[in-house]
Amino acid sequence: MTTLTHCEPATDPTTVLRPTDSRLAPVVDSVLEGRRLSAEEGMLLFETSDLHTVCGLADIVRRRLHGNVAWYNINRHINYSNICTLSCSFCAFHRKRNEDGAYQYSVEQVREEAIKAQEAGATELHIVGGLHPRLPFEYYTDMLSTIREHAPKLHIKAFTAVEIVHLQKISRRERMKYEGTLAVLRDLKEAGLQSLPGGGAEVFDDRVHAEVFKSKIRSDEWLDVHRAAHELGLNSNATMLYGHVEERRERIHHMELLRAQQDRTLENWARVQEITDTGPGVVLSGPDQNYPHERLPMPGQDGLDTGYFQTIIPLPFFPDKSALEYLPGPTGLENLRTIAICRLMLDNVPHVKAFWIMQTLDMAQVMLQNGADDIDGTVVWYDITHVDGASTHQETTVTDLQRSIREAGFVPQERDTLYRRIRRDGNQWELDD
Ligand code: V47
Repeated sequence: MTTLTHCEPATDPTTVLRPTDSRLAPVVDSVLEGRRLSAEEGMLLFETSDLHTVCGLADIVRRRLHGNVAWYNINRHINYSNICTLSCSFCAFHRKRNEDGAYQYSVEQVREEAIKAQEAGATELHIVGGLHPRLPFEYYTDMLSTIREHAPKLHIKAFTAVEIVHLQKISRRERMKYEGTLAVLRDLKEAGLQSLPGGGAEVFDDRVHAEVFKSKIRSDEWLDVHRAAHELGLNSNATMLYGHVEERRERIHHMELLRAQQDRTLENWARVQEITDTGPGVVLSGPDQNYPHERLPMPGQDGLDTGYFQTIIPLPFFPDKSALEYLPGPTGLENLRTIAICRLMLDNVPHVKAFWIMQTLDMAQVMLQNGADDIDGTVVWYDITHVDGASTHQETTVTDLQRSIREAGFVPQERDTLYRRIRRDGNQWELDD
């Protein structure tokens, strides 16, 4: 096997851009100069047959933000229960209480998993589950404080926005709207919650919402939960579930809503960092000269007393065993194009993750060369989707993650949940600063 040691691109990537679609010329200029792309330009990136230029532009931006580094982490997913009051048609994970295959973990089982994860050297627990009709609010706070007590080194990234709204209901703060969301998040933070994962965003569009996830929260509620989390200093991620009944225009709209919220969150930080004003919005993906101080926000930095969206994670729809099984799901090239366009449109979100469990490790390698800078982690148990015939046990080794990143031409760098560098010796690790 050839080992790549030289990870810089062989040539200046801007010189290899030769758009075959002349309509892309103004988009190329905007990206090179660091100007924000409009929704119409985003649509053009979806419609053009010149995928090569779309991907080339995404690679330029990705290298401006992260150079030749590609991130991975050592984590464990815990799906504490698949019992859910909702029955979203895209979801093959949910079960009713008495249905075959329904399960829920006790707090003790979660504690055992957390201890095992910490002993194995993981840095993060990613915890999500269905909207359980019976579990009380204390189950969730106990779960967090138990993990905190028995596995204090693990970062707890837990509960999608939909679960937070459910917890708001069961803790009887439903009527308090935004204040109620803040109150629930405060309790969870006090019990040990450190960040929110990006799940449950699906596609921010009322038509799609009515068609495939009617009883779930709408986009404004999802965005409000993340706004509240950010206000309390918690970072979060955002997903986009695509390739089912939504149209490409609706994907662009999803990106625009995330981008607008992130602008408001980073406004003060960008002012303190004296980021050159290149038009409306806080653009992080321009040429180096636009950033006299910091290009990327990090928790606690000057001008930043809130959390923010760290990562966008486009999730390709898996039809198998869902009520939408008759749909074909997106193709490899559509997945590649979507990740590249996320990189280009979401110019104020630092990271783009190619979640290897859903994209496959082979495609995640390609995506690293076309806009993505992160492939998530070692994972171990993943119940929400299963790539063709894979069992629930879906683990990859650190060696395989690193090899995949190197083969793609990048330097593998382990991170914690907040994208701080990790220095590791076997199962022992510390922050490298
Ligand atoms: O919320 C459900 C999606 C999400 C299907 O924040 C499906 O670091 C495809 O959010 N086909 C869970 N997707 C996964 C998730 C995630 C994953 C990795 C990292 C992070 C992070 C977040 O999966 C759900 C839902 O949007 N989903 N069913 C399906 N059939």
